[in-house]
Amino acid sequence: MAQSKFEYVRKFETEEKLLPNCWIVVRIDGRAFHQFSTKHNFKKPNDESALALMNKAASVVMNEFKDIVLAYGQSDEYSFVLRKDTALYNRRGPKIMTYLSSLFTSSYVYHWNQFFKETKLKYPPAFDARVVLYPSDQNLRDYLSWRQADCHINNLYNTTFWALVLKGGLTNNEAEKRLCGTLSSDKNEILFSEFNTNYNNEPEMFKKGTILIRKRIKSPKHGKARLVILPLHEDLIQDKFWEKNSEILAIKT
Ligand code: DGT
Ligand code: MG
Ligand code: MG
Ligand code: MG
Ligand code: MG
Repeated sequence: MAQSKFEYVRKFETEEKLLPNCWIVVRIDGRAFHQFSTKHNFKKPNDESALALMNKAASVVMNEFKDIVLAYGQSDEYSFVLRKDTALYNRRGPKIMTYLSSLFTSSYVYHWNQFFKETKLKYPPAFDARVVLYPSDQNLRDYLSWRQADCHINNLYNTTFWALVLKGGLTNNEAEKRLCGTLSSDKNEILFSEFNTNYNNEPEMFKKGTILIRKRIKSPKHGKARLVILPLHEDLIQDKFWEKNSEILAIKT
């Protein structure tokens, strides 16, 4: 077939293929969710419906893209881990990244009403995305540990901050000053002695975030084994998690 004289512009397009044999991580993060959470009256420091909606949107993505072996979410972010030998879209980075973030975003909007019965969605949210390659299993584990440690640090800070403001009557500024330079142990102590709160007893989803993995589960009805997406709120920093779920890092052939 004859080509138009415009065809040559195709040559300007570059293929951005991701290095083979590396774990592919796509992390999406809500745009200006500081504002979005305020406008939609998210509970402070943690809104269970908002987190459940994030988990729902991530499950939709995982259901659609079977090469995702694990997803980890906290706050307004989600990380998706694709098997290191995936051939999805010929490992074209931008293709993978944009599909994951746009499907996540449309699912977030699509399922909004299911999680927020009273609060109408006031404007369309957006999520950015980045793709990062990790060559070794240890690098991947350290990446996920980094995100979970971040979840813990932020949650301890936010839990103490909002206790000081909402229960202690401090202004935001006063609470910020009070917490400036404090260690984890100091925050635990403030919660315990001033607000009768043992941080250890806070909900696991708030402290650990959410890990989504695929597990074969026997259906009680039919006795048949089925692959389901299982949400976990566990410590993934310790070896124990990876020993218990050794199939995640194993290459399937
Ligand atoms: P960005 O990502 O640079 O566009 O800006 P932000 O504002 O999204 O900042 P980021 O992603 O560092 O922080 C997430 C914000 O979302 C943070 O201000 C707290 C808010 N947020 C996330 N989850 C909750 C929640 O469950 N409850 C409340 N009240 N706020 C939340
Ligand atoms: Mg954000
Ligand atoms: Mg940010
Ligand atoms: Mg964030
Ligand atoms: Mg097309």
